[in-house]
Amino acid sequence: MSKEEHIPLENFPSLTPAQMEEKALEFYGKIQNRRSIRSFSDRMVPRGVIENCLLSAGTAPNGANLQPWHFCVVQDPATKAEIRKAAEAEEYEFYHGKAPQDWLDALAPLGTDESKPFLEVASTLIVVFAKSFGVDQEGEKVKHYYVNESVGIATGFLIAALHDAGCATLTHTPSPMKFLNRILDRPTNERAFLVLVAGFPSKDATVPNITKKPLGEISSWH
Ligand code: IYR
Repeated sequence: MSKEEHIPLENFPSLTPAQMEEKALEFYGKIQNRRSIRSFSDRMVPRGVIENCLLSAGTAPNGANLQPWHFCVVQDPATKAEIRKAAEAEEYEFYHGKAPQDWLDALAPLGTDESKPFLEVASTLIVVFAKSFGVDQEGEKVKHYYVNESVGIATGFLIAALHDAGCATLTHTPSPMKFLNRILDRPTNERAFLVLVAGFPSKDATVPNITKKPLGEISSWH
């Protein structure tokens, strides 16, 4: 394969240390307000908002720039209902026998259970698929690298972009997620990574009273 052409770096911001610190604090001020919610209204997220946020997700650093992801945007009520039904069947198994007690104990403060009405009520589900490998024009397999890391970073970008655009999100991970390939007609080289519920909180939405670990606990300097 030929070496990629290199071009001059453009648009790298030039900020003073003080400006940088202020910007960093400003971003923290915004992102700390993001909360996972489980009670959504049916208010629609406009297509343009989703598309612009997906453009941000697509800029994520990733293994060998092979961009091993695909995002299915689901707004069709019948498809959302189908996803809810299949997810709730699996969640029922999870909460009634499959999940070990320590996992259920860890989840208790969040108040989650097998009921997932948000999968139908929220206007938009973005199902993030990870492409375990690619397929080239001749139908040959193309190896992908650091797929989980790449897709995780892209999903983080997507969540941050949606939050910045004024959209509430919830990451949802029914397990196993094979049913999403069937419902969304995705090929076997793709596996669902997570379901991102995107929308707006219902009027009566509440959030668990939880806190984040302090800086001294999540970081150290060497
Ligand atoms: N997938 C289940 C269980 C669940 C697991 C974790 I880890 C969470 O942080 C939240 C939920 C569910 O969605 O209820």
